[in-house]
Amino acid sequence: MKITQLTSGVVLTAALVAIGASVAGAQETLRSLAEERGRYIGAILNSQWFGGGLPGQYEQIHKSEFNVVVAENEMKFDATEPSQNNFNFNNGDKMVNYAKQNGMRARGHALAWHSQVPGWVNNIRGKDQLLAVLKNHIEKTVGHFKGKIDEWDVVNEAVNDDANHGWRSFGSVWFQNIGAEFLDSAFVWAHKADPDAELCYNDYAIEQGIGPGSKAGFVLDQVKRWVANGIPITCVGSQTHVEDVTTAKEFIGAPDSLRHFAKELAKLGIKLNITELDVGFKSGINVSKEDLARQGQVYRQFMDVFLEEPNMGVYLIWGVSDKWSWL
Ligand code: 9MR
Repeated sequence: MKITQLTSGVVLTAALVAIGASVAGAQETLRSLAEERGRYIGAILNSQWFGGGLPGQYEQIHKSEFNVVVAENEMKFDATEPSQNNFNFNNGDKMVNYAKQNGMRARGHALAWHSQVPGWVNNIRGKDQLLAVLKNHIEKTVGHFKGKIDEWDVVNEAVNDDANHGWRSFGSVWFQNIGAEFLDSAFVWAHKADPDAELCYNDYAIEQGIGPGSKAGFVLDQVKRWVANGIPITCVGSQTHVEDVTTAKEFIGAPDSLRHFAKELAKLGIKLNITELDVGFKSGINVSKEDLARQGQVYRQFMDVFLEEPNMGVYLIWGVSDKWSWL
């Protein structure tokens, strides 16, 4: 399979291509299989691509296998507004042009996030001041890409990792200065700047289920509140980073939990996206054939949920190849 020629190492995408192997034909790609079903399958454009640092084969594979795209780092706050009110959309423009030329859906990642925030933001104090900074950032960024970005991660990773989940109150310049109001406001501003864009809340560990004290349960409660209050949210993103597939605890039951979560969101008229899927191994271990089969199975199980639940939007993996993966 040509995709495995990209690196001599293990290729994440190979596991996904195997999903379609039983019906493999000469021109069949993940993209063609998705399009036959009216679905979106994607991968990030890895950061190295933006500087032109990847072989031509990378782009060739990316555009033949995928029909939805997101930038790994290039549309985050520190990249788009490196100093106050000075915006740099060069890389974002490069991505949306690539999406347009290749008939792809484009995701924007991410507007309000506690991480990858430039130093100048962290130096600002005061609720009104920070609200104004966030409002300006969202208006200018979403406004610039109006009609070109189909779907935004409006708020990313705003929930605590503690056993009793609540909003991330520590380490978030937004929450610490503004309070939970920043979330509702972010959706309202984004919707005003591009009323046609889909707007998501995106987080990790969502696939671990909505049991008592869970992150997904907390997110579900917030989505219910947002919907009841007319906050313009249309989707939730489950990042779905399974960092070590050999650690059973992390993923056993996760596809079923995600399916359950999708059904709960469907009752609210909200979509569920798999936005950053990767299924990895602890670094340094010798990966056996059995490990790879297990990895493929996990990709497959999430794919089944994606194909079978009618309110699933995109299935997006966080890297085309292990060679350029944050893991
Ligand atoms: O893949 C991204 C990596 O290159 C960056 O160093 C890192 C910095 O926070 O962000 C990675 O992407 C993250 C994404 O934006 C949000 N969810 C978790 C992803 C993996 O860490």
